[in-house]
Amino acid sequence: MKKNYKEVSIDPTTQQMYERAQEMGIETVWERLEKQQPQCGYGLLGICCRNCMMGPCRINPFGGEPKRGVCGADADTIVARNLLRMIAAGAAAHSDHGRHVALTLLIAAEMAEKFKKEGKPVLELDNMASNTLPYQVRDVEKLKAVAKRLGIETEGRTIREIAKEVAEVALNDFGKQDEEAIAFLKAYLNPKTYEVFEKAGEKAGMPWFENGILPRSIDREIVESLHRTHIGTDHDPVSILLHGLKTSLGDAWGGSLIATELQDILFGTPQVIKAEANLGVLKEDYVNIVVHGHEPVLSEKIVEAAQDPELIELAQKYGAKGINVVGMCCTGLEVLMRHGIPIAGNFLQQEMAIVTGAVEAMVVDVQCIMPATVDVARCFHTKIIDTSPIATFPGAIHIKFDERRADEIAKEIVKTAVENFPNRSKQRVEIPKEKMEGYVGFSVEAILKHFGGTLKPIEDAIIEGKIKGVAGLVGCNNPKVKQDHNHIKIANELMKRDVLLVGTGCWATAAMKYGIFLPEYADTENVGPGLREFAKEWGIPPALNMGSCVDCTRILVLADMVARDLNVPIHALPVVGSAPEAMTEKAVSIGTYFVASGITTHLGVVPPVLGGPKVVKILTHDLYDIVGAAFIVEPDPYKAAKKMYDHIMKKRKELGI
Ligand code: XCC
Ligand code: SF4
Repeated sequence: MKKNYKEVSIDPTTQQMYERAQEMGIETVWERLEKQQPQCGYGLLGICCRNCMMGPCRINPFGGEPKRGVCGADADTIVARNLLRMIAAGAAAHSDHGRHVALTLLIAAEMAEKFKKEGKPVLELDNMASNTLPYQVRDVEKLKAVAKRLGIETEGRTIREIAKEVAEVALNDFGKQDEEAIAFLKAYLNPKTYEVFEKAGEKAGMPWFENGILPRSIDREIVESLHRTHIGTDHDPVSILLHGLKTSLGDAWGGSLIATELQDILFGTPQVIKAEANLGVLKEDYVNIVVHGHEPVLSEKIVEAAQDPELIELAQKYGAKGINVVGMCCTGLEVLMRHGIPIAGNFLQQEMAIVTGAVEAMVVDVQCIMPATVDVARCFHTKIIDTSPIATFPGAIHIKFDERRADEIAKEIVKTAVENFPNRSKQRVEIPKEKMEGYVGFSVEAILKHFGGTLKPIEDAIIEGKIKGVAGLVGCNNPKVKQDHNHIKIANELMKRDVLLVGTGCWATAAMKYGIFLPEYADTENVGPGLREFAKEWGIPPALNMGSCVDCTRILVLADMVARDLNVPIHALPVVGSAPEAMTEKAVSIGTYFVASGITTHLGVVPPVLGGPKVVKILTHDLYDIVGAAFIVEPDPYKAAKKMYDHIMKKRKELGI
């Protein structure tokens, strides 16, 4: 059934392309959601279980029979187990990404070593820089800073040696078998919050959680999640959820943190830069390549290859003016943050980008890529090129990536796109005009640099009350919510109340599209007088783009620094989180690790837990006593912002400010 374009999105480019898809008879995410209606009530409530072949089992949500599955599991057990599996899958996705980055750093260090021994050109012998190596250490300072945190010797050692050891410590955190907390967590987390993690088992009445919710190894906690949820294993919602917190912390202070930190080492730490967002960044007379997915190990190389003079010449030979690389979803944010590559859109715009008829290739790696892109692409000349050995799309072109031959493969991919330009039908091109500028690149390092090497100006503004607190806005689009509607409403409602915003992921792309990352936005009625004054004083926008979803760890590192400065655990800070349009299992893991780390977090889409009243009580209430933070679930953006603000004010009061 055709929807009114105003129902699907507040973004004019999505509205325009949605209408176009309708006219062309192209099915999109919104029609597919419609065809799924009514969605399964048991699934929505989380009370169906398929964990063994005695099932599937369903629990009667109205209190009648059946009250238990065949094995005897009740609604709370089933809901908790399902939630733990969601957390584990989300943590796995982030962490496997982190592992990939660590392996890339290791490969880079080992290749540099080998090249040196063979007498091949390594430009600076003490560095890893070379014109023949596919990956190098671009940020030596960050490498040394991370090494220092980890207690790795840097004096008198080559960059290669330090890089190798950092990669090894990171990789060890994935698979170590002792009971100690992972090295990255120990290196980054303040002692007061560490203690909260350590004591969480006792506080929850489960002292056999010996080291509380401190993750011992990133992979182990994920594997244990699957073990615990196997039929006949863990049945108490408290222990199941405690392990959920632990698994998510392995993501936060392990997998995702490793991804962010090591990507900065390999590709450079983001610095403040101006860039553009929305479908209007596609160019009519250029070869358009959309990089979509999550891992900059690929997209960095595509950006480089697109600057190759031979390939540009080839594009010109085919009648294009050049090659235009743009981003989508998180890998888009990675290259946006580091190079100012324009971002074409967030999750719900992936099909819309193809509907412009102007995309020669959509190059995808992992996560959040709809298989439907292949079907939409069939209506145009667009080629979907999958590149990850773990993500194959039926009907796509497979050019699988190998870090050792990264440059060669990236060129092959770009060439495939360029050669597709003559197949574009000019009459079928319609690119929406709208695009917006904004400042991006607010890594922790960039923020510190901007404020003169300290967070004191932000802390002082909070203490004075000029800024009431900080909100971390993150996460996806979800077609159950009008695209970007909750993202923008919650952002505005919080900024009106003088809450400084930091954000990542598809929220950040949404914010950028509506001009929120421009300093001028502080002059609008959507920003309160205190935040306006602060933003103007420091020449910043009222909201800071901190990057992709794995970069939520930048928000954690920032919160950790403030906690250290004020000598309190993170949960004492006037800080909240929100995923206004959450969709993925990764968003569930992020929400859980925010809460576990002490940041009370709002979800704008109800997760499948309402069928388990005990689980709901633990998540929204009991966790305050265990980790000092809990979930707020509220689909209405106005009410949500109010609740988040109330939490900030409560924290201010407790701090005596
Ligand atoms: Fe995916 Fe990361 Fe969600 Fe966007 S925000 S829909 S996870 S791209 Ni990460
Ligand atoms: Fe049913 Fe229990 Fe098997 Fe789940 S684990 S499918 S509730 S018998």
